[in-house]
Amino acid sequence: MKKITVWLALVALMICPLAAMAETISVYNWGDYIDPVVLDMFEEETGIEVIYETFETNEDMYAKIAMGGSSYDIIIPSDYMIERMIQENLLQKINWDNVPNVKNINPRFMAESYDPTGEYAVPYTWGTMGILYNTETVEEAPTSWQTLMDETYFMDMFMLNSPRDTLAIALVMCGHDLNSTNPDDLADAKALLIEQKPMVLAYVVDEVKDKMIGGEASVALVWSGDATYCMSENDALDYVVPEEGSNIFFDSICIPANARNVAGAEKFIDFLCRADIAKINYEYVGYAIPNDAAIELIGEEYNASPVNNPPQEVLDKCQVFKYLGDDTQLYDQIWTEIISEF
Ligand code: SPD
Repeated sequence: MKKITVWLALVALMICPLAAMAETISVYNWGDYIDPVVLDMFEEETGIEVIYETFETNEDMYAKIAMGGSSYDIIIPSDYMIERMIQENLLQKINWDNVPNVKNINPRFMAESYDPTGEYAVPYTWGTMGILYNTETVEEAPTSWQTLMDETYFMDMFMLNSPRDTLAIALVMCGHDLNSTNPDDLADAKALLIEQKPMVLAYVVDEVKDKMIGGEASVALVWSGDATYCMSENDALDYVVPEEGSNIFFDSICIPANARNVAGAEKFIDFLCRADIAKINYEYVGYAIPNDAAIELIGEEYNASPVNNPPQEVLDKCQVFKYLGDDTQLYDQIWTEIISEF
C-alpha cells in the first residue's frame, strides 16, 4: 500500500508541472460563431488548449479589452471596431509568414477600409443586416424598413440589442446616412426607436434565433448568417434586405496587442483559414465566408443561398460602418437612453 502511495505521488509530481506548462491560447469571439468541433480538432492536432469566451456585441468586447484587465490571443471584431482598435494600438500586425493558409482568402476581402494596409485582420465572415420574417404570419413580403414601425407587429417583433446596428437602421428609416454623426440625425433616430419601443417584444442578440424558429414573433432585425441558420430550421422563415439599403459587415480575426501567445494565435488563424476547417465552420455558423478554397469544397450549395449571396443591386445599397471617433460616445449615450426609457 505504501509503495502504491509513493508511486502515485511520484506520478502526480511528474504530471502536475507538465499540466501547468501546457500551451494555451485564449479566444474571445461572438456567441455561436465557431463550430465546437473545430476547437476540438485544433486542440487535438496542435496540443494547444483553447480557452474560449464569448461576447454579444463589438461594444462589450471593446470595453473588456480597452479596460486592460484581460488578455486574449484571438478576437473577432467587426470592421468599424477593428478600425478603432488599430487607431488605439489595441491590435498587433500579423506575421503572414506564419499564416500560409491566408492564400485561401479572396484578396478582395483583404485591405478593406477598416484595415487599409491589410496588416491586422484576417477576414472570417461577412454579411448584411435585414428583416427575418415569418411567411405564415406576414401577409406580404416586407420591402421596407418601415415594416419595423408597422403596428400590425405590435409586440410581435425583435430588435437587435446592439447599439450601432439598431441605431444605424433607425437612421436609415429617418432617411439619414447610417454612419451619421449629426446630432439632429441621431435625435431623429432616437425619437423613432423610442416610438417603436412599445411594439418590441425584446432586444436580443443570439436568442433571436431560437425565438424566431419557435414562431415567437413575426419579424426581427437580424444579421444574415443568423437568418440562414433560422431558415434552415424553419421553412416558414424568409429574409430580406430592405430597399432603403443596409449595413454590410466584415468580421475578422485579429491578435490583440497584449496577446500572450502570439505563435499559438497565428497557428489558430492558419487553422481557421484551412479550406476543410472553414467548410466545417461555415456549415455550423451559417455566415458568408471569404475563403475561396472552402467555397469550392462546399460547392453549389454555397452559391444557392440568396441570403449569403445577395445580388449586386442589394450590395450596392449597403454600406460598411465606419469608426466614428469621439462621436461614438453620443451613440452610446443615446442607446442607454433608449434602453432605459419607459
Ligand atoms: N452570432 C454572432 C454573429 C456575429 C455577427 N457579427 C455581426 C456584426 C455586425 N456589425
